Amino acid sequence: DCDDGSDEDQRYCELLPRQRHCKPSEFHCGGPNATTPNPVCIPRSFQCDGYNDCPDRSDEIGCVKPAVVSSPQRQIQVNAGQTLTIQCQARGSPAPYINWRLNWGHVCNDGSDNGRCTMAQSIDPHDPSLVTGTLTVLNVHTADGGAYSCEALNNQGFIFAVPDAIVDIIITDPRVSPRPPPSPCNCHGHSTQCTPDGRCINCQHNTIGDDCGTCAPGYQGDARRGTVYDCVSGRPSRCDPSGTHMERGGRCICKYNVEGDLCNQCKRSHYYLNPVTPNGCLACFCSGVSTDCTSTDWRRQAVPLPLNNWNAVPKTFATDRYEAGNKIQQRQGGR
Ligand SMILES: [Ca+2]
Repeated sequence: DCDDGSDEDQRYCELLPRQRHCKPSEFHCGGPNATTPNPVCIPRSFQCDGYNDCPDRSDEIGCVKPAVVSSPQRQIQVNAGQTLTIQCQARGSPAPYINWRLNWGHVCNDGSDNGRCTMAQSIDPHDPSLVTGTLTVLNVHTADGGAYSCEALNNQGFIFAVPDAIVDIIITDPRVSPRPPPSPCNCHGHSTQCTPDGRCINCQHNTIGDDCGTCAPGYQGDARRGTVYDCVSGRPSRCDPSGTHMERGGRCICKYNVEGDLCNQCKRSHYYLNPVTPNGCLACFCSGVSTDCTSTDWRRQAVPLPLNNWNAVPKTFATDRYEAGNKIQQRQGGR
């Protein structure tokens, strides 16, 4: 193309990058062991999505929903203040994402843990379908105890490991989690204030009475159980049924990937609120380049281009034709 022919000079052509391996965020058409001098790589999210993207269609072959290879340890005891680590292994194609829940609620990313929690994924270097998920919780306290569920999911389906890991937090130092002093008032946990003769005042949690032992008008339940959810509203629920796990004391308890007072919004990095998905919303699959996405009704479709008397040729510095994308060059006259 250059007048002096320099674009074909071997001294410069040797400097052009050659790609021999796909990136971790990409799927290698034909499989990782395929031996071609220039592998075809596609974004990992295109694997098993129902469209043929590889020239040999290998991206739509061998798609398998996740299966649990090894469940988390059944019983775990951790001293308060120490680090909790739980592992779970699953296999699938595409490689599954491993997610954790505590008592069917949030473990991490709820904004309250100050970065104490991390969920790590590692793909086996010799088996790209085998993933180990590791949950780490630093400086555990009593609220971290409970049933931890391991969930493996990919675009073919999801599965929960059985059984859950039951985590006991052991209090060895009373300074770590001091017990609250006993209240001198008998108010069934709905007030800590009472008159000198023992009558409760300022009853909370929709309760009334000298011992806060009765539900207030308009509320139902047994106020003597001593929980904040003893008396619930008789009104119809305002919670979004698609995103609500349960309702307690008028509060909407959201499914794992849902947030909002009415459980009507997907959490960040999730999309498609619907009643069928157990977690309420699906996690974004963005090939590692982003964690954010929103629901869309866009569909891929083939668009014919009227390239009469033109050829489309990838720029030579793009390492493959997918990276070249819309940066293709046009040369007139079919050259
Ligand atoms: Ca595909």
